[in-house]
Amino acid sequence: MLIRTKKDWELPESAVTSESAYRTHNRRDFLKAIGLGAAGAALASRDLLAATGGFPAKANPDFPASALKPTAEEFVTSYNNFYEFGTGKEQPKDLANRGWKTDPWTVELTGLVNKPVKLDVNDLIKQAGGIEERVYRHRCVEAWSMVVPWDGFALAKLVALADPKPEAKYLKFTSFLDPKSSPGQSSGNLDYPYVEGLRLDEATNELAFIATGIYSKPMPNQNGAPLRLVTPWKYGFKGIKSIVKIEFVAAMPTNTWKAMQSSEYGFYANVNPKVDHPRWSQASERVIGEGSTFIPKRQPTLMFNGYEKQVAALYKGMDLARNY
Ligand SMILES: Nc1nc2c(c(=O)[nH]1)N[C@H]1C(S)=C(S)[C@@H](COP(=O)(O)O)O[C@H]1N2
Ligand SMILES: [Mo]
Repeated sequence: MLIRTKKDWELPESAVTSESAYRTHNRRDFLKAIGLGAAGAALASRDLLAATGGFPAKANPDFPASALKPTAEEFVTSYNNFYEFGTGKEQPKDLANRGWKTDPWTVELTGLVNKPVKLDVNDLIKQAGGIEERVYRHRCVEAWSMVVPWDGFALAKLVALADPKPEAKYLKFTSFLDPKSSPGQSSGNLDYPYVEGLRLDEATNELAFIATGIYSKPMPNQNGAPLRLVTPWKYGFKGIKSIVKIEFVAAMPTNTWKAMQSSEYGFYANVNPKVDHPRWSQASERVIGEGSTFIPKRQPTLMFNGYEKQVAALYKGMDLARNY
């Protein structure tokens, strides 16, 4: 028998409905899609490791789907923020799937590291030891929220591969630049490429994750194929999509949204119900996929999005109203 201590962020099992339902369903669809029936299931996880980046992933019991109710998949893949493919929520699903190529994909680990490397994303996944599934809350600075089952690996593993030098204090992430495939880049709706950053100790926190898929399938283009950052205690804009470069640097990098409007978007972007956005309250959030159009479901915002036990120590002694 497997006995394990519950992590603090697990909610009562009473919050569960759909975990086994979506898992069974999607696994079946997935096997069908790749031409394997039930008999092929045993073969699948072994043989697919090389072919499809390790899917399907094994759930990490520390981040169980049973603790949170995942948002219905159709919402997660059709209500997106991805300005490279439009400023509307429904645009990315369409515009990111009109010939933008996310395979093959090269990622570069560079800067103040002992082991700089430029490699294919599938090799990176292998070197990171394969993928696992984690179910996290996902909270946008615009005050909407979801729960997403991500597949991928701990960012700490990638940091270990790069082997940072002592002078490295921050990670600077850069997204792709391809104005021919990206209507947002060709129209210049933001300064591109999209850039984000983390402090090194944030990057090695156990929650920080590089996602290569959702719902046990490779990452859809609109969600940031083939790999994106997930930092569930921070507002969604920190979760940079479609990463091509991770640079280890000495000074705090300037992230895209902070450069755009620093009075509204900071470097830290920690979810905080007590620090409002200058134009709206952060005390509560709209739950995507719940409630109705006329009466949307709202719930209170949680400090650090419910991950206070895991990350509060990172910000000890900091004024979070000033370091928003
Ligand atoms: N490259 C890039 N990454 C990005 C964005 C973007 O516009 N471009 N939007 C961010 C914002 S504001 C949010 S809320 C999340 C949305 O992720 P989702 O569409 O998978 O929910 O991605 C973030 N990552
Ligand atoms: Mo966002």
